[in-house]
Amino acid sequence: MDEQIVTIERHIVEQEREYPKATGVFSNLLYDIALAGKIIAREMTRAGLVGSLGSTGKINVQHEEQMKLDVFANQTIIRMNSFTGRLAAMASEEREDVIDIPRGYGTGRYVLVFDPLDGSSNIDINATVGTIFGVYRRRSEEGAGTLADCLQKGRDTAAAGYIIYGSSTMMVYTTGNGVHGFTLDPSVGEFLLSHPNLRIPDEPRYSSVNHAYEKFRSEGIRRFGRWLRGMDEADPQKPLSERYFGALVADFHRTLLKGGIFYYPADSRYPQGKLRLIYEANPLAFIAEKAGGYASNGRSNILDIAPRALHQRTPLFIGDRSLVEKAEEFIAEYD
Ligand code: P6P
Repeated sequence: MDEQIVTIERHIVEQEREYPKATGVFSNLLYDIALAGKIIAREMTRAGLVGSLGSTGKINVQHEEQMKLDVFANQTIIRMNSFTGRLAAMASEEREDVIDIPRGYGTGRYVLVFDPLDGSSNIDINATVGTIFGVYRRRSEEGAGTLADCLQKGRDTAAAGYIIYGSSTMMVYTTGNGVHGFTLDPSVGEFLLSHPNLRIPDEPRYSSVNHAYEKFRSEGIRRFGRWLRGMDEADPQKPLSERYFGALVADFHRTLLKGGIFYYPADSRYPQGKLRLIYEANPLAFIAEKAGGYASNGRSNILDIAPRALHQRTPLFIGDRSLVEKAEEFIAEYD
């Protein structure tokens, strides 16, 4: 094979060679996720032609409007992973409870947690959305996976990644040994290695936050926001340019590639933060750390939070370590 063409399958197998005890189950699980991403990408591309844009008219477990593609993405990931015998259970943003493996099918050693389509309010305007996933080794011994299997600390992640459906479709993942990006070549239906060993650039480039809610935020967070924009006379900074996609995956992907910080802090509307710990913050925090960055809830490392509930929310500051730590300093001093 041409040395320049590295498919995600080949990359996963080569990564696995570094773990002699690896059995291939883990690799196959990552293929399954990649295949689900290809199917979702295809549906996304033709959505406007086949009537799968728009809302289902229902409200999901998050009390948010459920888009048709939310349902499609959720069903696709569940179907691609229910019958393989690789998983003991799944957990999805779109489902209230742990998703069991159907009766009669074997259960495996891993659990998969995922947000099937993050930022889906962007779909109808043809803006970027994405799938976020995390993989853990089951803690329970055998049989059906448990809630406890899904409520593991981000620190114990086995693999984390996302698929971003933008001008191209990319899959970014880490098993803890570097962060690697693959771009889908639709002509052959393969994810090909395009961004090996991604690292968050040392020079921060963008900050990303929704300023509309500033008045609901604490003193420390407001001060951090002003500092970031070079408006703190006591400690003037070169202001960072601002970008905000309204889709966590897209804002994180830019932060990973270009440097800077994304944050969605707690405020009086969302005292625990808006974003979800298990299947949004933890996978991206694991990726950020493996790419030389850091993720915090404003006071401590996201990866060290002991989850209590499947859909629990968390404040999130993620990206350049020095900027995230600066946010922690402002919060510690003023809140
Ligand atoms: P707001 C999308 O609905 C989402 O969950 C994240 O993907 C995104 O970062 C955030 O909410 C945007 O929220 O309040 O700025 O519209």
